[in-house]
Amino acid sequence: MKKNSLYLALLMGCFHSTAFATDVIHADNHLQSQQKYTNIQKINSALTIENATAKATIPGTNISAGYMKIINNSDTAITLVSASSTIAKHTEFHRMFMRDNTMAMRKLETLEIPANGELILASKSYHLMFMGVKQDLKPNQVITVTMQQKNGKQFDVHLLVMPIKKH
Ligand SMILES: [Cu+2]
Repeated sequence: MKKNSLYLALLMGCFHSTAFATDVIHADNHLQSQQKYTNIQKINSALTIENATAKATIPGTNISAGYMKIINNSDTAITLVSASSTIAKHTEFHRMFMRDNTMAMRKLETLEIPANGELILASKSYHLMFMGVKQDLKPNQVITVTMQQKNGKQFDVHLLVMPIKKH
């Protein structure tokens, strides 16, 4: 309950950000003082998303990444076949890996969340890649990503944009 209301407050802060500049500054300070961001999105009886965040865009660039923990509470593996968001031209599933002692990224066609298991999207691991970001992503902004499942169903996840320095 408490987490939900915090999230709602963040969401409202986003919607009103242009109208109430002082509220934004307050939310900014509040966020940066938090040790760890905690947010739980219950999608349905099978899926729960924890701590979904995105990186603020670095000025002059139009790419960003999204992170979260996807928990599968069901006895069946869940396969995600695509993701999309209105904030970017392309949203892809990526994975970082080591190649000749340097980190590289590879595009994945699907993400699989094992039955009664979880998949963590994090820096230097699996992540959502936003390419062709249309407008700068700013801290405290909330963006929506639609995930398409292999079974034809889809669901939305809300990602809180974090300051660049946090990553
Ligand atoms: Cu990537």
